[in-house]
Amino acid sequence: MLDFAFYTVWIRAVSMAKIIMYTTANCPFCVRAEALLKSKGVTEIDKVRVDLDPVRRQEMMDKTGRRTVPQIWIGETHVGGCDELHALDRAGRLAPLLATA
Ligand SMILES: N[C@@H](CCC(=O)N[C@@H](CS)C(=O)NCC(=O)O)C(=O)O
Repeated sequence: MLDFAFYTVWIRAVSMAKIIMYTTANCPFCVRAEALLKSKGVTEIDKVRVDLDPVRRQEMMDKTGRRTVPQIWIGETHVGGCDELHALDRAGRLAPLLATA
């Protein structure tokens, strides 16, 4: 039988939107963004290391028109960078976006 606490964590993890973060190795804004997401219960972030892969960096710039990291997608929504992620949270819109319908 599944332990209730484990089950609760599992349900929350599987019901969250997929998150993609374009990132680099030494990026304080990326660390800050990841910390916020984790504080909201996010357990999995698909990280794309643009410092290791110029093709993916170009892909990021083509998709966003931006060159800074992080660039964050929650599901199909391009949130933007770290500051925008925090602004979304302050507006009370991050948790609903993280939860899938
Ligand atoms: N306001 C942006 C700042 C992001 C930023 O400056 N990231 C740095 C790395 S920590 C960067 O990409 N610098 C490269 C550049 O400015 O071209 C955010 O909140 O994400």
